[in-house]
Amino acid sequence: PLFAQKSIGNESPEAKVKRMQWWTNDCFGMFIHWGLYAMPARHEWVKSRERITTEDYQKYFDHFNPDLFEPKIWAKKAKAAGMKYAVLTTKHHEGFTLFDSKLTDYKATNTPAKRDLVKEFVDAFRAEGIKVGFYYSLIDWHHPQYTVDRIHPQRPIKESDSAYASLNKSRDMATYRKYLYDQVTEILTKYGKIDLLWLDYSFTGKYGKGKDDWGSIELLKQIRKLQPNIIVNNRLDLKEYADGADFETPEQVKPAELEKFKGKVWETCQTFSGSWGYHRDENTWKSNRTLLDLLITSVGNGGNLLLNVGPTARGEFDIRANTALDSLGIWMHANSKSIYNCTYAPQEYPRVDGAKTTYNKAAKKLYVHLFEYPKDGSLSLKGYNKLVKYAQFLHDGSELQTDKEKSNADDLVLKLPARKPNFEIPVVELSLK
Ligand code: H79
Repeated sequence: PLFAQKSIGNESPEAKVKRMQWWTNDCFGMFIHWGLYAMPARHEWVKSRERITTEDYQKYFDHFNPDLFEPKIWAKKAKAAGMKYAVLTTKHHEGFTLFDSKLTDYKATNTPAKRDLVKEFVDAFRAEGIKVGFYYSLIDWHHPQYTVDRIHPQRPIKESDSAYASLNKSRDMATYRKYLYDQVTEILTKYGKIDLLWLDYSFTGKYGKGKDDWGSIELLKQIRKLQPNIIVNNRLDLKEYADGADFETPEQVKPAELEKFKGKVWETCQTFSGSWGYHRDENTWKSNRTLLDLLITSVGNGGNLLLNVGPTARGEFDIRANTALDSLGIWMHANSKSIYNCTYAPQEYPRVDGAKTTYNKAAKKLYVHLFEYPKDGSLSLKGYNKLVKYAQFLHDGSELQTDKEKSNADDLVLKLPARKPNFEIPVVELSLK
């Protein structure tokens, strides 16, 4: 073929589909961003944004004491919200590890927390039947050998080769590269089977970093060797390799822009309020409707949603996060059949005005999410008359009768109650012929 891509391993396409089956079916996961940055509580990038030195950042390490950390509670909340997998930041860009690494002193066990927070997370989420994933930052603003780049806290005020060169004279990226390799090895050997690895991230440009900095090929080989069934995201800068990633990761993309990922394998990660780490003062929380829209629109375009919670410095989900999760849970309790095992509908099923659809091929169901509830209770499904066997609300299984006067050979019109059911977005389940 003209565009033959290089490859790193030799997995067959069928084997890949099988390996990714659970993830493809589950559609909805919880991201958890937790680290020292929960303490300043003003964005997980605070160290870079405010150019904080490692010495000045030390106070967060010295005072990190999450006395309310109880991952069983996190796991129960994730499960109640309908999330089937969870991905925890084992280390974010700040370089602090939530796990008891042999390779650094900059770890949770050396803080007043004195606990391996990753181990407790794994045990608690496994116990709830939730799949377990690790986020691990390729970027590291604490490691003394990690070279200064354009997002490093100690980057030069005025970018120039000589300014970077003088800052990096005493830094050796090869040493960091080995640390990265060895630490990924640690997290993939010490905690049993790990279902997913979320590495973050490569960035282009003169003072960026990519596959040569990370040793991406060797790293990915090691990951696949240690955890043959693991699913790995796409941020190792291995685009030119057909098997350099398992899925794409559109970050904080608006629902309207998700359609362009249709046909790809992808997961969008999204925050409640903008930042990923706990942010005390952010006043930009998404509405429940927007969160539902992200979930439905992701699945309706063949993707997953990884929705983030940033626990507080004391180790709890804050009340705004809990309220949002509770609300998602109420909707999912009644409507999750339109999410799990679903994807976009084939072309023969036309768009429905004011609605977004998802499709379950094996069950032969089309789910119509009523973003706009028909005013007169008359739901017009143009082009559907020959396609549908039976119609009902999903949340209560109540029949939706055909309006025989308004329907015709092509179009199916359903009689809905004039009053919208008590869900932000009610779902009509169509059993297909
Ligand atoms: O871990 C989360 C983020 O911290 C990390 N990836 C997710 C999953 C990430 N966020 N943004 N980016 C990576 C890309 C960089 C965005 C930036 Fe900025 C814009 C860096 C500097 C300007 C956003 C705004 C972050 C700091 C200020």
